[in-house]
Amino acid sequence: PQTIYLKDYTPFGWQVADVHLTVALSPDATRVRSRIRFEPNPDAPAQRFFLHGEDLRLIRASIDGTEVTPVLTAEGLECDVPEGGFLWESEVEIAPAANTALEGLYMSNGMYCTQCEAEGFRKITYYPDRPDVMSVFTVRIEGDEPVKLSNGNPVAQGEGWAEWHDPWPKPAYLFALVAGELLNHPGSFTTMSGREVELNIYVRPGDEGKCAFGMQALKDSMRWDEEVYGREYDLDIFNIVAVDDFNMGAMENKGLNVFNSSCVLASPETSTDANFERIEAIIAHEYFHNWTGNRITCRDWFQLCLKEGLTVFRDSQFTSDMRSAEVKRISDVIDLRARQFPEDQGPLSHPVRPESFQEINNFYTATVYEKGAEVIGMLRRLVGAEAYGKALDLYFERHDGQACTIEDWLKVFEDSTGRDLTQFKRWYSQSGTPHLKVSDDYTDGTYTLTFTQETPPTPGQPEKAPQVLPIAVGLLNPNGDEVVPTTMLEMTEATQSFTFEGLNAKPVPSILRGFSAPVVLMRESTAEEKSFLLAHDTDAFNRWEASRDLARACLLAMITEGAGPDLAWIDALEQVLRDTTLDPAFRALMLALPTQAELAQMLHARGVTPDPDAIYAATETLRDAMATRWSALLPELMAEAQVDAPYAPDAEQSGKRTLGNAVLSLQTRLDGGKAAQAQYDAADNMTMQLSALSCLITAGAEDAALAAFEAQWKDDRLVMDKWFALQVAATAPEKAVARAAALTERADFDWKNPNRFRAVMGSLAMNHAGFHARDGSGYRFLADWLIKLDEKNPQTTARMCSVFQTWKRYDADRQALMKAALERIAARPGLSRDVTEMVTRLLG
Ligand code: HT7
Ligand code: ZN
Repeated sequence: PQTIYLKDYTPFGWQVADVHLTVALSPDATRVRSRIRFEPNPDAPAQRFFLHGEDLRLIRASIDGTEVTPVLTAEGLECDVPEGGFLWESEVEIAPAANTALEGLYMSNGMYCTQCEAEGFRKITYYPDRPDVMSVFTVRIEGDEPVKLSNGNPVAQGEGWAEWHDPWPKPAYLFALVAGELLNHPGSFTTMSGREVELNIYVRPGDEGKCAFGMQALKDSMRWDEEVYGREYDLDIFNIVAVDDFNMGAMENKGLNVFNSSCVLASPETSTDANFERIEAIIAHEYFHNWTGNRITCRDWFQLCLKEGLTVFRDSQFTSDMRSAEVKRISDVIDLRARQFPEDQGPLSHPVRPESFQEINNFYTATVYEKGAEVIGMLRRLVGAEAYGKALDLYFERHDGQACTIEDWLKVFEDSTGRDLTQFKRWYSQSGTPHLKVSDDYTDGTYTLTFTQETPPTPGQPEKAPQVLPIAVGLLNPNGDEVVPTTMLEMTEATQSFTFEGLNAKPVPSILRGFSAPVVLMRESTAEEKSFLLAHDTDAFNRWEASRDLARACLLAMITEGAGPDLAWIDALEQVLRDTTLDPAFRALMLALPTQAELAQMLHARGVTPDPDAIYAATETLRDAMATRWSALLPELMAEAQVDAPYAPDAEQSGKRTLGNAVLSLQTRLDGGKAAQAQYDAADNMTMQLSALSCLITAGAEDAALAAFEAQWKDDRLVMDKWFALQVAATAPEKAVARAAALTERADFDWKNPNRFRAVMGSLAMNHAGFHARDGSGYRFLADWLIKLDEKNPQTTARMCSVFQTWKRYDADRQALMKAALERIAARPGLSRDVTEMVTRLLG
């Protein structure tokens, strides 16, 4: 496959004045007629006229009314064109029913829908399918489907047709079309300037009762973007459509967001609290793209973080405002360490702004999204909230309607703050996670912190330069009082010291408060100091981190030295858990242990080869010890976590349920599942039902509950996804592969549906010791399925290949087995470009 480089960027030779599309729908032979006015682009070098096009059957093409015969290639067409502007017309035929890749125009349960980001529009018609070509679209849809939707505002409709016009110039990746038998859940929103916007969530009949929460989340997002960023919605209508077959979470098409149904449909009976929170965040994320992504888009796909990093940052600000900021921050860091750190520290490591790719779909990664958001968080920390707000105002003012780069973004900050961001820009170009070492000294009232930063080499980048690190620090007196409140240190050198004067005793430092930079903090500190911070730190993140550090240290000692559980830590944690002034959600986070994958990562970082079975055994032993030690505490916490009001998915109730369910899983170790069975029988919402089922599976007492659950929910696809997933994720490691295999034998294992495929395969990869079964059965099983899925859906297959990204961490036998699995995939004839790139990088 061809490699595309950022350095080779060249503007397209023409501008597109406007686009008229007529789409005559038919499952096997949809006709797409296009009328496109091209004008020469004065800023582009001379070039041959080329339009992208894939899997299209060209019926006819003409220029200014005269038929032409373009040269067709696998990637598109080339053609001689007149010197000035001209009208291009074409007609192509496509087969949406045969499109299992879910890119371009495809069908899901009889409904037509599109997915064009990143490069799907070229599967609909011939077009310059690149984000820097922006144009105004008018779309006529012809078909018998009762609902026919596209971007922008509806302009006219008649028997068997509907016409839409989007006045805002947009790149083709934001094009969308949906048609089918759909029902709408309506709403409306009055914008800050008093305009009335019609809102709709369109769903398949039967799902109309699951839209109210999404509608409220949409309204909350619209209001929040007005209040916090001054951004108003800009069309008369905003439509959301729920689709069952979808490669990712959702898509921000202009005025017509398309959602994976799992990311928008919600009801207390069928969705967990975590589902509700995620749905709220994704609706916000897609809505926020209207300004950060749509009105200001990316010049090329290397700039993906321009819209994604910023929009993730914005959606996390939204969730912090809607719920608990501390809990959100801790959850985000857990997620970053679980998904982005392994990526940044393994063979798939790449900069937030990559410099080359073969298949852009492979770069919708945790690095681009989540590390991209961290970079923006650091920028905000460095310049301050007010200056950040002013810079964003300038960004919207200066770049509205443009396709931009990271250089444009940083220049806005430079111009509005007067700062030089040359060094800061390394966060976009340098891959890898910096390691931050700390030493300290206290002499005559002066306390000195000395930091050293070092980033290990990553693929293609053997040498690393120092980065700008905002390090938030607070100092506590030995009596627990805070003597220096949070102070932002700005580190720019490889080694740098910071002093604090006038202290009357050696303080205890609280470093990297709020996880102020995405680094690995390597500070050797004593258990006493961590326990002190656990008891006294005013920073919620570092209080949680202190406990987490103690848990990590305890588990590492158990794994590597055969030590027993650290009862001192368990007792210290009990004090926190008993503190009823603390948010139950925060206490639930304190209760959670590091994942087995995180422990494997830590062992590897210390030069110890992780043994998944030993990690699993240690985690189990520690959980048993926690349960036994807290046998009196657990019922008290359970009572405290009781919710006596009707179900609401808000932060307060969900925090209590999270705590209660964490406690239930410990209680199950004492009573063999008695309390869990009682909770299962009484549950009137999915959060309580599913967590009880999870406990029953861990206890090995699940058969009746699994059957009851299936009987109750067999007709609800999204709930059954949970049933599939939970069995594989929660089952004991020695049974995980067999269980996953048995599930794939079922008639309702619809493996072409990405949600169902991920429910089984993704959960197997999450079952750390199960996936890493010593005999290699987990690797073989997954490789077989990846090979099978690639023929139908390369995008979802390629994303799932990343479960092998840590393969070099494990022992020689496991490494050989994983390598063999990857090589078997790589050797498959006809392997997609997506998967070829992934396995090549993984093996590289
Ligand atoms: N901008 C979107 C990214 C995306 C996508 C979404 C659904 C299906 C395939 C996709 N490829 C890329 C989603 C987002 O970040 O908001
Ligand atoms: Zn996004």
